[in-house]
Amino acid sequence: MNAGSRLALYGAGLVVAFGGAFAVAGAIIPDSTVAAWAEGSDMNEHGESQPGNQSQSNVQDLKGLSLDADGFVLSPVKAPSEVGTQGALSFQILTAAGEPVTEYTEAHEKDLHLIVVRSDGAEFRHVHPTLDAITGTWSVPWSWDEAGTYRVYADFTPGTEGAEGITLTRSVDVAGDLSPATPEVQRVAEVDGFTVTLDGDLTAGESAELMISVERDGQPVTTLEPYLGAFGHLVALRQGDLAYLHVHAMGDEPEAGETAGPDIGFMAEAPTAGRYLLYLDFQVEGKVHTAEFVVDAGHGDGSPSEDEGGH
Ligand SMILES: [Cu+2]
Repeated sequence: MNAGSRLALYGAGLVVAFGGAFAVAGAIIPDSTVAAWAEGSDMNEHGESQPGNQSQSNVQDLKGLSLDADGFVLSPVKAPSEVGTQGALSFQILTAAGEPVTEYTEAHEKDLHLIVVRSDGAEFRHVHPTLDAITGTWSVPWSWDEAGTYRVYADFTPGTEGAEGITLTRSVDVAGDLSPATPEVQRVAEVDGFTVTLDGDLTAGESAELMISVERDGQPVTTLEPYLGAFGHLVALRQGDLAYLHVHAMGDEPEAGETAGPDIGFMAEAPTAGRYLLYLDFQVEGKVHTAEFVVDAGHGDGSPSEDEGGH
């Protein structure tokens, strides 16, 4: 594996992990989540399920596998049905009684974060739709560049007390010629003239340090700007079922005007061995860029990854 992957990290800050931190969420997620997970998996290409990787115990701790959680439900998602059609993507968050939710609590500078990604991990987008406070409808202008089955994740905290950091998901089918990708391990991403390198290894069931560094023209970029309350915004998805993790950079929340770089540190805990798709949003000169990585999480006992689920 990667020598020098145990990196010293500066600061100690917000850490979100698949397993550990979500144990808290697990306590408030009803048993229906497990049933809903089965529902959710029907919507996916579940032919590549990962035997032995998905025990019932960790299913309850994982986010982004269910259309309902903690008494909230994601409505069906409206969006253009085919590639190239200009339109809107819209949905509501509903209470168990079917009432649209119109009050939210801001988290990471937004009331709701929307992640959309094709089932093979391609075509990732992270956007912030607008809420119609009367109808509770969230919408954002939308068109699809590629056909396929997409997962839509709404990540939000309702205005009511007691519920926090909920992630609900649905699938949307987009007609057209499909050319699915097979993600291969990738630790260096080239995006918009930046070279972004991921160091560190994920380990099943253990908190792992990830360090991402940003260069441009061979020079370290030290002008990373705060974006959504951090110097980097990392989403991780487990290949196959696309279990979801929204990770934020380590360290204190940046002050206005503060810049950082070239390194951004994260802590992440993979629930199982296997392949993970990572998406880093970072901002330089007022523009947000997304670097994509694919890494294999090894087993917690120190043996190297055996590529479980990595097909
Ligand atoms: Cu967001």
